Amino acid sequence: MTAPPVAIIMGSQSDWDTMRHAAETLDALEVPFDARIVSAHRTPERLYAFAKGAKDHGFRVIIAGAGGAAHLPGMAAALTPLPVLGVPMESHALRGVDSLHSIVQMPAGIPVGTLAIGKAGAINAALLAASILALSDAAIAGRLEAWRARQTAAVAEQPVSPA
Ligand code: RP5
Repeated sequence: MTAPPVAIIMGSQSDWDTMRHAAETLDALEVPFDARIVSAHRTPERLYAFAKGAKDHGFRVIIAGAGGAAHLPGMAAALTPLPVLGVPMESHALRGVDSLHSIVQMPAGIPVGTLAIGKAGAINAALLAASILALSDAAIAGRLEAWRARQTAAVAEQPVSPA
């Protein structure tokens, strides 16, 4: 069976509270995805098998969220030719700066498209994944355009005070 176009992988169950925002955004855009826990450190063989097989299984974009010593996005990128979008988790100890630096500072030759720390990064990773797919899928392009138009329409011109 062919995989859906997007894989959302994360280093731990504890990352799901952030990564579910990527999933919800893809759901809103009607872009199918698989979400899996794949830890670079605790399940390295699962990471290897997933990333080596991802393209052949039919995935087209990988969104990878991890925190702390966040090696998952970079290792996945090292093992697959697919585009990898990295989402740094907002860690407790260093508020995600550790995650950000771990993901963003890739050596030349193995790129990871690194997003913002936390929820904003997860949402934007989903939007970027949809944008990549939209290059060759007019239906996704249309839904993305409509999503952006709804967002624009939802921004009030004037602020309101809380009741
Ligand atoms: C990383 O370690 C995970 O991506 C997670 O953000 C962090 C902490 O994991 P847990 O100890 O909460 O499972 O590998």
